[in-house]
Amino acid sequence: MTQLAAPGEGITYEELQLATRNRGMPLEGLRYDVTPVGLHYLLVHFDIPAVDPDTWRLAIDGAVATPLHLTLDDVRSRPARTVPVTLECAGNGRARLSPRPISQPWLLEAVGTAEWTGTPLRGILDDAGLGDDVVDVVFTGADRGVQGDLEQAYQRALPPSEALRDEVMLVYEMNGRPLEPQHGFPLRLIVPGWYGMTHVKWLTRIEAMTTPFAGYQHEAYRYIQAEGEQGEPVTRMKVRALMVPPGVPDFFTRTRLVGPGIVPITGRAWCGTAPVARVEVGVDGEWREAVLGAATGPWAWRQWSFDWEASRGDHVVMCRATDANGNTQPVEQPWNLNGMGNNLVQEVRVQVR
Ligand SMILES: Nc1nc2c(c(=O)[nH]1)N[C@H]1C(S)=C(S)[C@@H](COP(=O)(O)O)O[C@H]1N2
Ligand SMILES: [Mo]
Repeated sequence: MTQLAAPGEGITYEELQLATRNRGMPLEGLRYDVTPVGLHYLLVHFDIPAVDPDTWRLAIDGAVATPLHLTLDDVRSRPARTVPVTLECAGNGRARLSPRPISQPWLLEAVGTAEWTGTPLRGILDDAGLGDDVVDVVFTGADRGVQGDLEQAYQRALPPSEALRDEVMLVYEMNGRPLEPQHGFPLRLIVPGWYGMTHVKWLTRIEAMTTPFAGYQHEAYRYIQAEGEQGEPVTRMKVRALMVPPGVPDFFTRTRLVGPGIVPITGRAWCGTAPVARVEVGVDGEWREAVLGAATGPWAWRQWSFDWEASRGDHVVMCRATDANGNTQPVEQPWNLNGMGNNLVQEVRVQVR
């Protein structure tokens, strides 16, 4: 049900409407280890639901030995941990595809790293007692709307093998403060390493199912070339590096202006399947090794830097990361119908003068 823009068709009013609701992280935000909440990217499919924390309950039911109904205090009194996690929307980069899938028109900025505080999901699932025949654990948010002609609550599922991983959490704080309404208050799921759609906000229910879940938001995230194809599900974040655009911008074109000489370039790189092993910077097509810095955490981005000896003239600066399995980023734009998992290298135009 994905619509494609006609060749050469500009951003539509509907795309602009989504873009003004769902903001990206301005790339200068890459300078912070932990993204300030107000700079973290945001994606809300429907409306931000109003949740009263006093009457809110989390139901854990379905194929479990003991169904649970937890209050927010119940969740908060469980063992807590705080972990920095990088989130990236699976649709990041979609607006550059040709033809363009009509949806939230991200360029590069749908990423952020926050310190999430909460409790391991596994403890709660163990208390409920997942049945041996459970194949999917379904997470439901309090938000509702229509997508693909279907009225729905926002729902995503994980197989028990993923839901029971040690790092998966139910979180109630972001950067040391209660979740803000737009980021899932009062409770959201965090699945480190996975693309954004998995981290269900405004959680109300966790249901253990003995048949595979086929909800809309679950099926929509697949790598397909045409409607009706089965394809592979979108799961973990592919390797990617982004840089803070150097120098100062031209207001309208965002072309960068710098003086000649050494221009320090810094950025972050992340990957949901393996550690980041390498970052390179390409200037006018010539690639050089960047220096890797520390990762903000085992599930968060890693800093990198590069000193560019800039000579007068117009240049194109790019960056590309490679993970420990040898996967790297494409320099030519790949295409898929929903514009998912796009990790094309970033390209910044710079005028040295
Ligand atoms: N309930 C609910 N959870 C949701 C969404 C949503 O629309 N509703 N959007 C998902 C998507 S597509 C992304 S990319 C992330 C964005 O999280 P953030 O807005 O906190 O950055 O939330 C995910 N969780
Ligand atoms: Mo997303």
